[in-house]
Amino acid sequence: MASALQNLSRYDETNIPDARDMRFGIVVAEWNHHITHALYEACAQTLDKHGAREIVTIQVPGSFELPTGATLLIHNHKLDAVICIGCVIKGETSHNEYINYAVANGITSLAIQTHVPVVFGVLTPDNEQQALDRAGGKYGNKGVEAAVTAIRMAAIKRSLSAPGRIMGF
Ligand code: RBF
Repeated sequence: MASALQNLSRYDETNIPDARDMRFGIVVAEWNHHITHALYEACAQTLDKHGAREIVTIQVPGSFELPTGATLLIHNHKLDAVICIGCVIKGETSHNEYINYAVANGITSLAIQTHVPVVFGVLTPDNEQQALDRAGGKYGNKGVEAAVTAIRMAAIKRSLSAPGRIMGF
């Protein structure tokens, strides 16, 4: 398993674009709030650390409402990227599959339609321990990775809209 090999939350801070002029939205699901709160804290701290100009946060009842929350944020604020944070724990029924697919599809469609990067910061664990391991536990904190992804996507969007600039490798 890739996540068993490395803590992906340890990233090269010097290799992240400057976020000083960027505005971010964060949508946090209240379900499994002890997990989503830990993800949110790490996400917001990472955005702050890289100088984010503004962070607008809203809470929604559950992960299923994340795409709607992100839509409302995008239509009411000028944002460079939005991060959706949730935790859908597998139960005895298949509710988790319906929620996860709906959220993934909703977020993808929203980003494509609005041209605003929307980041999938949703844990989809089999049990609570797997979630804790990824919310500040042995596999780091996926909130950090969601923030880094948002900054990088916002920077990519800006680099493409800046006249005369071509991204090189
Ligand atoms: N929302 C979550 O964010 N995480 C969950 O683990 C979760 N489990 C749910 C289990 C069931 C059986 C149901 C009906 C809902 C669950 N929800 C969960 C809430 C869901 O995302 C949404 O808020 C509600 O279905 C209302 O649209």
